[in-house]
Amino acid sequence: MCACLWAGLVGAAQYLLWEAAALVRPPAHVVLVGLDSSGKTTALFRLRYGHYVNAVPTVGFNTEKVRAGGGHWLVWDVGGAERVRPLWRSYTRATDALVFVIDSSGGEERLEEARVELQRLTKQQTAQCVALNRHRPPLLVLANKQDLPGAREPQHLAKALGLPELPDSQPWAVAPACAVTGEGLDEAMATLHQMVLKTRQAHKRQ
Ligand SMILES: Nc1nc2c(ncn2[C@@H]2O[C@H](COP(=O)(O)OP(=O)(O)O)[C@@H](O)[C@H]2O)c(=O)[nH]1
Ligand SMILES: [Mg+2]
Repeated sequence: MCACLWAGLVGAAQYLLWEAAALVRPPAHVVLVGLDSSGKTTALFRLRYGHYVNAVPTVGFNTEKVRAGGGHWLVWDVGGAERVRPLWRSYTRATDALVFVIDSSGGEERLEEARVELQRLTKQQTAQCVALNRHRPPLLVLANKQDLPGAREPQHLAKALGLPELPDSQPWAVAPACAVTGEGLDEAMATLHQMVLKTRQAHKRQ
């Protein structure tokens, strides 16, 4: 009973601190995109609730405030079915960071489909950033479903998605994860957090 009360008080204090911190500095906006079934919603709910939630296919979007990797985030999880992919651009227009989630165990065809979508997205970003006079948000490829047989390694995915050919002005990284168990998610968000801080600092200096 006493332990429960103590845990409740600690939880309430953490919540208040989080809300106060969010007032001082609003959470960074991050958009999760990627092909349907890559694990975006599973990753979002894992980050938000700390346990596995059996997600239904996303119609429209989900949004949650989460704390992960040392950062405060407002995460947008956007549907990835082919017919709704043109909507990604409205979500990515003024975001602080992008996460492209990929099913690392998918076949060659799905990998090629992901490459085409990712390249299209980064080209749109170039045009949007020029038009809005904004810096490019860092890109993290979340190499999800690492628990499945045949899951490709991050280095393999980076090459297959054409990341080394992106312009130098586009910061990117690939992080392995399993959204079902949560393994790798906090590390991935920590990498993204560092990239966001670096981008902000670089633009403050300009
Ligand atoms: N084995 C495994 N399955 C996953 C993982 N992440 C998501 N899934 C499953 O993949 C399916 C699609 O996940 P969902 O989050 O709805 O994908 P979304 O369409 O990208 O939002 C669901 O059955 C999830 O349980 C993972 O890391 N490993
Ligand atoms: Mg979804």
